[in-house]
Amino acid sequence: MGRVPARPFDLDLDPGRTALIVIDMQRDFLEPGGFGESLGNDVTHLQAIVPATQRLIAGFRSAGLPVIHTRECHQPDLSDCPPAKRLRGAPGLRIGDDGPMGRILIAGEPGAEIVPELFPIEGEIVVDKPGKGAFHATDLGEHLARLGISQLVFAGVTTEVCVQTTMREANDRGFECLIAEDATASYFPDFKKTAIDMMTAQGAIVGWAAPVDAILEGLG
Ligand code: C5J
Repeated sequence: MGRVPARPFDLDLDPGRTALIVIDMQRDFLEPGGFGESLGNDVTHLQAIVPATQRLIAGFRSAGLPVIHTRECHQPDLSDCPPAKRLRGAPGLRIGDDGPMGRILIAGEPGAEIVPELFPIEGEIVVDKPGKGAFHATDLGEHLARLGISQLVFAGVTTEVCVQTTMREANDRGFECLIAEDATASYFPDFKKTAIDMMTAQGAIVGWAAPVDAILEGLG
């Protein structure tokens, strides 16, 4: 058991029950020329967390702990994309439309792939998710049960959308959730800060927050 100095109070992590979930570090969200940038977003906020996320992943890998990656994407026939989600986008920039890196948020297209710096290695679980939360309509829960995981460390993008949604899903399912605050980002820095403040408020109502180095020391 390792103690992590975290907000709002220290968290004891049991390496035998802990996994890392890296949310949606996909080319279309992070890379210049991708879907995220085509919507007018400043992708430098997301690119800035790549080194810290690499360190976090490397620490989990060298400790032999599970690293799970997610990708927000849909089947090519859009059968898993509710019309209400698809129609939310502007015409021409909707899920399934031809985007700068292939069809937008479609499994198998270049833009839906994880950025090369953080690419999964052989044996790591990759969960394709049609929703913002990684538990909805996926087998993530079954993977975690099989691995005996009850504590989750979160990294990835965007803090206030897919990361926060998944943390809330996990919290309601009984997992203790810790977000690596320098390995998560939003296109809107204020939203990142507010999302983490909301989740750690009221005695860690959704979970805890700590920097990557503190998490790795705690696990060490
Ligand atoms: C994620 C999004 N990954 N913002 N997606 O947060 O649509």
